[in-house]
Amino acid sequence: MRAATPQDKFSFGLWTVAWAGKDQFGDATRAELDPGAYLAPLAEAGAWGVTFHDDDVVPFGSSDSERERILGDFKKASDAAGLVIEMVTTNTFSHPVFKDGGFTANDRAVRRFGLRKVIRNVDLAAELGASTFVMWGGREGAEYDGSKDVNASLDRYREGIDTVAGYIKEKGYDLRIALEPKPNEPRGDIFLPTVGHALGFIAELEHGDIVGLNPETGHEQMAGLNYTHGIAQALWSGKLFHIDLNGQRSIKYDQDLVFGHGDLLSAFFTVDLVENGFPNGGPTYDGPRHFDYKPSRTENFDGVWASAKANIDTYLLLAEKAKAYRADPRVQEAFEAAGLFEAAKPTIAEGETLADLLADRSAYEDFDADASGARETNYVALNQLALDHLIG
Ligand code: GLT
Ligand code: MN
Ligand code: MN
Repeated sequence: MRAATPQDKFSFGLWTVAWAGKDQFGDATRAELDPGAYLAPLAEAGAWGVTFHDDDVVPFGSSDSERERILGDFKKASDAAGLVIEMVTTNTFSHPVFKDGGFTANDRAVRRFGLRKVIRNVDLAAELGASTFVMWGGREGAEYDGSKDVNASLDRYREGIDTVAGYIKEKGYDLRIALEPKPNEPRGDIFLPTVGHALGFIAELEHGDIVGLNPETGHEQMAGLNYTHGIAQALWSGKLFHIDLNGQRSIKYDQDLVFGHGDLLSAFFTVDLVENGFPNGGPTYDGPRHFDYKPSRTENFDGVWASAKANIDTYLLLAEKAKAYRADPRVQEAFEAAGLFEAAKPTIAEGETLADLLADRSAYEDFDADASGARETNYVALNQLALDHLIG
């Protein structure tokens, strides 16, 4: 496997390696270091970029001057480590004030406070040269259906996102918003639970042109959905602005495992899509390969750095395999046999009308549906070729 390069654009949330292991059932198992202390080891592991929430670096409630000093130090540390700050996000989920959400809290004063906290961070993101502003609305949701007027909540969500997007445009910032769906946890049900819900929501925005998605592997899989298909549809809609790669094993709590340590075959096809695009061409993703995982609580610091590197190594291994898969003549033949290239042919030919189709007896009256139903696809053999490349 080759070494990571800056062109690979591997990046990490600061909150990933900085997670000290405190969970609902137990205390931290690792020390909390100064935020800047995580940067050099991340770069060492092969990272090109780092991302963070305001509160990951500046303690909630810090004064303006403290904030400035802390952020200045952090920027210096990231420059020294050679890391790009490609994305910045806002924590609207940890402090008790956000227990009912930031943009959709029933309490209007909380929403006004949340909006101020986010806007302040948009300025910071622009100042640091980030190109993406992620918004994960982890507390936007409910435990009890009766506690929300979902119509009003979605109105408020739209109002909040449109206000932030409008502000970005007004300021002329070169920044795009990426919404991050998640079905549940920490709320019983989170609004915009999946890629599909979020795409539907974006279509209702006034400033939706600069709003897209940051889908996370495990979040789609927690909903039993296919992550690769999710990012494929986001690409198709021109809305894949950023990705959060990690691992998840089936429908359960959010595991945030190392990328590939969950559903490996699915991870293979994710990398295949990100690296090689669709078989017939079409939109491609060239943004950061951002990892949002948690070093397991069982690990000490050696394990933290090893797990960070494991994300990159797994990605690079899969990229190598996916390249070989596409370059394999047997795979191209299987694509052909499986009709993958035919799938790109419009059902109604160019210049043809619906009337032409209705007049085409070969399409219906003379069509042998039984023979067609009996045709071979060889999809399984094609899938086995993927396995062959993956583990053969
Ligand atoms: C939090 C969440 C992640 C999001 C982060 C961005 S915060 O760790 O679990 O999925 O990407 O807000
Ligand atoms: Mn997650
Ligand atoms: Mn995430």
